[in-house]
Amino acid sequence: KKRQNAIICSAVIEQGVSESGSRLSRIESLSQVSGVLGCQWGDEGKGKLVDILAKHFDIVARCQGGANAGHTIYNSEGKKFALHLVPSGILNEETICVIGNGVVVHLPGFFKEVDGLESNGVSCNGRILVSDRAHLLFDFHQVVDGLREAELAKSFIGTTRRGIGPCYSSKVIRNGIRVSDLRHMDTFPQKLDLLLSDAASRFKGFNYSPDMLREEVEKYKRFAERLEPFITDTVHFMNDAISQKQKILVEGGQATMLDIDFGTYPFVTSSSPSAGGICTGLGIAPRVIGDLVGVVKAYTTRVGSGPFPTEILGKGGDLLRFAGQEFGTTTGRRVVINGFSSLNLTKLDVLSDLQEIQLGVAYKQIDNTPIHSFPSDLRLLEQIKVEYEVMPGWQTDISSIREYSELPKAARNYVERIEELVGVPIHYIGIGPGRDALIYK
Ligand code: 2SA
Repeated sequence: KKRQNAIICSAVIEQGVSESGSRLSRIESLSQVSGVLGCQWGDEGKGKLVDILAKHFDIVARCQGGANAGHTIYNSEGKKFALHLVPSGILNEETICVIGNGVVVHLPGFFKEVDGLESNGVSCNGRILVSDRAHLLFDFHQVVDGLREAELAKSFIGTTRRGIGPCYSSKVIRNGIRVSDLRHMDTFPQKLDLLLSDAASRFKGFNYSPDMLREEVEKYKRFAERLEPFITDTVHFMNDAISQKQKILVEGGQATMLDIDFGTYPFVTSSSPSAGGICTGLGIAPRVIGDLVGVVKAYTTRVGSGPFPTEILGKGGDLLRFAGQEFGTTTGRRVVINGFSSLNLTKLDVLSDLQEIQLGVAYKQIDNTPIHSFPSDLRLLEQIKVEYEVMPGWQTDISSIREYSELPKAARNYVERIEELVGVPIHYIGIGPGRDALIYK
């Protein structure tokens, strides 16, 4: 069940760009290496923006996460594609898609996606490069994910059960198996045996047999052959592309509030979906990264467990809120951690029926002491009091509007108040799922 919550902000700002910002100038002015990252708890609609921007980039790269990302994009005929591992630039024929070293790759899922794309006329040959350093996520990682969740009982994380945490655990504990290991099938069985035996000794419910190993090895021999044309030293490829002045767009999976360091730990994912993940997950230097676009829903939702200060429980879920505090830190200050240069506010149309919208603009402790930054202490976060500003809704269908100036005044006030509170301009506003349902501000 989606947990619907609220963030918010509002006031009128000096943008300097507002209505004069055209579509092309917005896109073409993005720097050589740019990124699209989630600001909240995932599901913000990052894939749609990446798909739109991809036309203007030579390369679209994933740097972290795995098939726990689910990006739904639509082609020009309105056909829907659900992508999990393949970067959202794949529908643009000219774009090369890179799966970086920081990604965990489940090969059965990867090939299923590739087959699905190919059978729908999207050519993947030579267009998807998979890092030789990326770690392989096996079916058993997914089984272990489920066993861990069951063991946690009431304190479960609410993972996607895609095996993400267990695979990153194998990586960090240093017995993971990397894509390049597929080139050494002589040692592959021993490595896999070690991983499977580990899981069997740790979890009573994990049934491991020699047959299981044999079958898995046979399967991976076939995968190794099929993957060979995709395997690339992507660190070299990316840095070469940078020196050749090619344009690179990095596509984030999940979001900052799910970051292993900066999110609501332990209710987080096991990678770094914030800006730092770009460098470690692709092997590129921080100084080459230019613009970062933060994608933020016009309201906040959270799947999985963990504290969610502006959550609306019980009745009142019809009053959606937008918690500026949850993706900014302190009201009015520029967003920290990622240093976003602009934002994409998505799904604004979802708020169209509301009479009023509540914006969470500040956090306070129970005794009303103001909190100036996002607390690391989950107990504190659970007890937090949120201060809201109430803004009038617009109660008009906005889904066919394409010019910012044509949005109802109340909708513009809402957008501009968010900009003011977080200190970052909103350059893109989503008002529906289609590629064209985007207002450039
Ligand atoms: P996991 O499976 O170990 O990464 O789960 C740990 C926590 O992270 C949450 N999680 C997500 N929450 C929302 N969206 C996610 N993925 C997509 C995105 C969206 C989609 O990248 O935006 O798939 O529709 C995502 N991935 C992980 C999960 O609920 C746990 O709380």
